[in-house]
Amino acid sequence: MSQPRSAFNFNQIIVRTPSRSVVNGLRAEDRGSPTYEGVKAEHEAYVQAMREAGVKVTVLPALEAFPDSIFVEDPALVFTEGAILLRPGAATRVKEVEEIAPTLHDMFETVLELPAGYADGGDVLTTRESVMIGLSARTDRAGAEALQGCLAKLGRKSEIVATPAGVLHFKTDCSLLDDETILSTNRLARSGVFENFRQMIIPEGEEPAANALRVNDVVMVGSDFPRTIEMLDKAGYKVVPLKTTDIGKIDAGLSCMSLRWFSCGKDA
Ligand code: CIR
Repeated sequence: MSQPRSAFNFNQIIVRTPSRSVVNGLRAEDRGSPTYEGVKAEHEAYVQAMREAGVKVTVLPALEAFPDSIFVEDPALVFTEGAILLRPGAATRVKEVEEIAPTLHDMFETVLELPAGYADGGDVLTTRESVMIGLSARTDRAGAEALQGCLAKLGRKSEIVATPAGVLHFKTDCSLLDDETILSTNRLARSGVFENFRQMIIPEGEEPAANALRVNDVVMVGSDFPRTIEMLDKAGYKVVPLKTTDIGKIDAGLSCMSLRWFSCGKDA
């Protein structure tokens, strides 16, 4: 079933305040730890940009026991039709699901649970026509197939694709710019997964800029990536640069810090 609304129209998001323990967040490679103050400032600017983009922001409290819990995108998925509680592929993140579940039960009539395997929300790219699920070190085939079952219950078409080797999440390397256009790293685009889209390729050396975020009229992009900003600006997108230097040290980007959906409920 195709969805009439654009996949980047949102009126609600959930975020979680960073904990002081965020300095111990998971990372594949040590490029120095982020500072708590740095992450906090980046998070605050993000929340402000979201409000300016026209969404209502629900802010959850910090969880000291979970250093990566600021990245609410990973333990769940949300859609107009309902929410899905996932099973994160990193052992230290599994219990973040229990922490976010009560909020999702409050805000959604339908809340499904991934019945098997592992899947992180960072591996899921929602487009208007389908939901792409990237296999990665965090999302295994059992999880991806179980997720397809949940998505079907919500009336969503889905497909399983591959994440390039050594890349944390599928969406580390791509984002939706509009219903027809994907921003992608060259290494992911080469795999052919986006052949049904127009593609804009990240300039060499700015790969982390691929985790941009279209929200209503604007595209949020990491401010450390001037060539990507210039490319998108020239293409006519309304770019909002946001600092991601500290969260980047723990392998995160702009999509990771929120759960986004279009609510048709009376609270929207
Ligand atoms: C992790 O390794 O789980 C965190 N340090 C970063 C999570 C980034 N989340 C995302 O891309 N959705």
